[in-house]
Amino acid sequence: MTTTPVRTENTERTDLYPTRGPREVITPRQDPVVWSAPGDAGPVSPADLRGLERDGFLTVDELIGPDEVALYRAELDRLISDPKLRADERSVIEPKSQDVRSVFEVHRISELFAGLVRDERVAGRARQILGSEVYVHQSRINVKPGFGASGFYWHSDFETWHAEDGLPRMRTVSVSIALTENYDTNGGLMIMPGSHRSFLGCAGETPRDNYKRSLKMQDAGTPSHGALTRMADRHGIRLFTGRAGSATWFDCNCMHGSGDNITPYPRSNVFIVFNSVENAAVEPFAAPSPRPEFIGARDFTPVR
Ligand code: 6CS
Ligand code: FE
Repeated sequence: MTTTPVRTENTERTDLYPTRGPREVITPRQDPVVWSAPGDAGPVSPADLRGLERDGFLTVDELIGPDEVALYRAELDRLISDPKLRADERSVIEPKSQDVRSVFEVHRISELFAGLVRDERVAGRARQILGSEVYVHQSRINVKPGFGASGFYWHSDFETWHAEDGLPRMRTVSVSIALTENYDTNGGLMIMPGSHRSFLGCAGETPRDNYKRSLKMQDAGTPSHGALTRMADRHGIRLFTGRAGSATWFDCNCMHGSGDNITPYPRSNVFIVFNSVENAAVEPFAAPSPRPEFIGARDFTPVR
């Protein structure tokens, strides 16, 4: 097991997943994907758990019903048209169109989204996958309006959450719940199946206050073309489509991205990141300082 001692003040700690050094370095995954025992009860079937371990993702055709979708869509529309919130740093604005692109910390801003996070269909799955109590590391609504909303380039979320938010291990799972139809044309989520089993440590140090740029266009933590080509050749690329109300659960270390959306049809979703309370954030592993709490939570109170 290759580990890199990280010196902070006068203590030394082990960094299982070195990244943002002088060059790219690949480290085999040293954590399970599914942390619960096979027999542990929960909303996720054993077959789905095996799929998640193998591929790094699992899909649910209808996590929430049509009337719930309508409720959350209305809440999303309310949030993105609130001028106070638009001016808040938790809102990310599309560079070109000046539309709202994302609003962070929706589980704190909106009682409705807080309820969705607590819902057994959501938090129950996260607890079962992570084999422990869980807390929300990050939540956001992504509006991805039509007519030109930009996508997200290839990346591993864990690479950022490890480097900049200080999550020590891969015991974190995300769920993207579609609030509009995800066609194969309007900038859907793409994942390289199985890519979660290797950690790609990226080259290049983290600039100070990196989040001010990275939430619009990521730079630090971006894999090289060579690495992406080798991963795509080895794993392929899967595009996720689905009706509003469908959901994709994916491991924190999947290599994923999404394209621009130039169609007239928005691709809106609510994105919730659950972290195990056994994997609470510590000091960043490769950044001068931690990101603000609305992006990487420091309140580890379990979801109940
Ligand atoms: O940096 C982050 O935490 C966010 N950025 C992306 C592109 N995906 C994960 C997360 O929402
Ligand atoms: Fe991401």
